[in-house]
Amino acid sequence: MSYSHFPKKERGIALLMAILIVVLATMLAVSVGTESYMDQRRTSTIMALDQAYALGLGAEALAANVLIEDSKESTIDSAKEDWGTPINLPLDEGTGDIKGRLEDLQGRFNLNNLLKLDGTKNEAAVKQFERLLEILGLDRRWANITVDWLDANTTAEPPDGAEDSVYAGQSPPYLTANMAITRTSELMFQVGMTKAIYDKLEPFVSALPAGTGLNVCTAAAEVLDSLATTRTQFGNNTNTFTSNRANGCFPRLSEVKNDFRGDPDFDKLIATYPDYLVETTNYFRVNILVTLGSTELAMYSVINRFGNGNNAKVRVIQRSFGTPY
Ligand SMILES: [Ca+2]
Ligand SMILES: [Ca+2]
Repeated sequence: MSYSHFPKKERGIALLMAILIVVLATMLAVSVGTESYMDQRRTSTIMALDQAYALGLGAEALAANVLIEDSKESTIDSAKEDWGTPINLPLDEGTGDIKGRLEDLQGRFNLNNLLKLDGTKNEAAVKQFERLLEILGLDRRWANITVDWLDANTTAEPPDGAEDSVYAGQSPPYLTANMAITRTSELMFQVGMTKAIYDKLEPFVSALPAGTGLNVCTAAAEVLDSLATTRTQFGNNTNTFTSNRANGCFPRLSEVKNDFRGDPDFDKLIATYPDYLVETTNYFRVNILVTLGSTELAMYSVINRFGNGNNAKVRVIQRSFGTPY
């Protein structure tokens, strides 16, 4: 029986059904196709990330090896040495590249040094941090706020510290860490801290174990100037500073000590902690960026180097992905 033998009304319904079936079949086909495409994409992204991670670990091992070799050459660490040269390794057939840069974390002001090893406030270090904040155009009160964040007690440092009573009043309420920090981004929890303030401060601070020294060969001009009350000699002569640094360790430890001695705050800083200033570094961070096709992996590893000369060893003590802190 041909289609034309159906009554006109039934022919309409049959046509509608046929169209509906075609629509449903198309929707099903598209859905299956999309899912399978998404599955493929997800799998290839996971595989690329795995591969990028393995390459990142390779770059980290390379950086660790550079540091081991470096310790055999001299006890002075300046960015003029091999470790200070960034690497850029192209991958086979233009599939991507690995970029890596070692950074001396002991060239920054260590926030955990705001307390002495016995957990009490290191007045001289607090004064140094206050000066650093001032040099950077930031409020000095962040020094006492950070002391309270670190110290074990819940008594706010006069006049502008902040302890649990302040943080408990926030929404949502929380408490101070009351212990040493392992990442500088903890500052972002401090009441009143903004991203703009943090971004200004971050390049100059670190969160290393309390008692870790400051390497004068790699410290920023701002950090060096903060060592004594009235010093601006490095920050005010950035061109001279940069050209002197290009030749190796500058300033030398003996120069800083001779030059700054007599400044009451500097003398107190050294009296509190005689080994505060150093020329050798034990904590580096390697910043790695692996590009593999359209996949990018940013990896940041803190490397602790210990032991001297031929006996030097390294260990990775922290890894972050996507952001260095
Ligand atoms: Ca506290
Ligand atoms: Ca306190």
